[in-house]
Amino acid sequence: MISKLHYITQDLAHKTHAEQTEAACAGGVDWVQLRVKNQTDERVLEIALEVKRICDAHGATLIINDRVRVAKEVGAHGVHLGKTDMPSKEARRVLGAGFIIGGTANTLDDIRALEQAGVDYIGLGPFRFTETKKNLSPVLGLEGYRNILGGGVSVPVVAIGGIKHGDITAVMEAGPHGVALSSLINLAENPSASAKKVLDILAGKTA
Ligand code: TZP
Ligand code: MG
Repeated sequence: MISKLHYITQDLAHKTHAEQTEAACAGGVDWVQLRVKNQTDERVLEIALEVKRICDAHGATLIINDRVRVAKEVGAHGVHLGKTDMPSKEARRVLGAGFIIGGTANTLDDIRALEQAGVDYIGLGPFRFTETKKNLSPVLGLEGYRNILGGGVSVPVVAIGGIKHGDITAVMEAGPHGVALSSLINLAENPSASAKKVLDILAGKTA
C-alpha cells in the first residue's frame, strides 16, 4: 500500500537524516524517503543503514532517493528516481518485482511514460516554489494538478513541492493519492507535531 504522506528527509546543517527521521516517525509518519545529495554512495549507505534501523523500529517504509545500488544493499523497500536518475525500467530489472519504484513527473507526458515503465507511484510537482529542490520545474498550482489528474492516472500520484498545512485539503481535492513533504516537517519548530498535523488533515480530522 502506498501511504498518503510521503515524508522526505533533507540535507540540513543542524540535524542529521537520522534525527529528522526519528522526529517524523514519532509524529506518526510511516513512509520515509531518504534524500541525501552530494555524497558518495558509501556515505549514503552509512546514513541509510542508520535510517533503516529507525524505520524498522517504527514499522515505516523506507525509500531511497536516486540510488538504486544503495537501496538494494541496505534492503530498503524502494527507490525514488528523478528524470536524470537510472530509468525506472532498468531499476526494475536490477531490483526485481518486490521493490517499490517511484518516479518524478512534471507533466502528463511524464506520467504516461512512467505508467508504461511500470512504476508503483509517481511524485508530481512542484505544487509551488520551494527552496528544498534545486533546478525546480515550472510550478503546477492547483490548476495544474486538476488538469493533469482530471483524465485519470492508473498509478498513485503524490503531490510535491512547497506544500503547507493550509494547502493540503485543496491539493487533495485536485485528485492525487497523497502528498510528499520535506521542509514543512523538517524545518518546523516541532517536527513531530507538524507531521501529526499533516496526518490529521489527511484523515479529515482537522482542516
Ligand atoms: N521534488 C519536487 S519539489 C521537491 C522535490 C524533492 C522538494 C519538496 O520539499 P518541500 O520542502 O516540501 O518543498
Ligand atoms: Mg533524483
